[in-house]
Amino acid sequence: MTNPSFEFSRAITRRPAASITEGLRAADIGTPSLEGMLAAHKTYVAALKSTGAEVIELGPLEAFPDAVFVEDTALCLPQGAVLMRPGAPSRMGEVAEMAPTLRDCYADVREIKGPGHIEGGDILVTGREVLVGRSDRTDAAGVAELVEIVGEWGHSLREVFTPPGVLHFKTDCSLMDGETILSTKRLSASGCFEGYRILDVAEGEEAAANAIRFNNLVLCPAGFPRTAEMLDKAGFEVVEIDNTDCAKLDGGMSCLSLRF
Ligand code: CIR
Repeated sequence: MTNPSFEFSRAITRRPAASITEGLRAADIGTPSLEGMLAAHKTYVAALKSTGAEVIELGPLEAFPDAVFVEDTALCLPQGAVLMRPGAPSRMGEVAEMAPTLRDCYADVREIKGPGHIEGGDILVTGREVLVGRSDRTDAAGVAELVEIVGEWGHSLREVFTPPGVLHFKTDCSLMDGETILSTKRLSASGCFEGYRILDVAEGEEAAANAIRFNNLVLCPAGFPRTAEMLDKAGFEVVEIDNTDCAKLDGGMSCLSLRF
């Protein structure tokens, strides 16, 4: 029996383009280095592949500086894929660039038509439900459109809220297994994960909350030793990936792939 919320046979990634230096960021904490980003991306893709999954590696898109963050363009479920409608105007065109690949992979590809907006980074699929965090990028109309689509596929969707000042819902949480969620305290304190087993990241290590469970591995940003140790003690096989350059653009482990 597989659990489709963390056992995957495929992933889609996109190589960072030189224009990554122009990527969106909430605060300027330095310009990301393309070389650093490429090296970390290579390690990330290798970790996904090491689990036996096929990784579809797309080419860089100079016209879209944030296109490496493929997660925001779609939601992948066992029944089909849903093309998102990003709330960031500069990222809208990334969806059309992703669509042909998803149509090759899925018989059923739906789309959020608008006028609402929703980005994949705000969606956590737990296996019990689809959790969507409203944020500056995801609004009520976007969520309402998604409710209809995933409802047809038999999924219940629960709308929750991303903490203020946090880019995406999954900036602050990740699924570790069928019942366990890694979260920041500021998010779990909202009560949105009631009924799940919650692992709060260590104080001061909030950026470690964006991790991914991918088959036997948990990919975590490097540099958060107390959270890595907690996950290790909880029985997870942790792989640490350098996230220095992605972090300058508010990106992390989940943003860099679509997993299905
Ligand atoms: C953005 O602001 O859209 C990008 N610089 C970062 C996107 C990160 N994506 C994600 O958390 N799913």
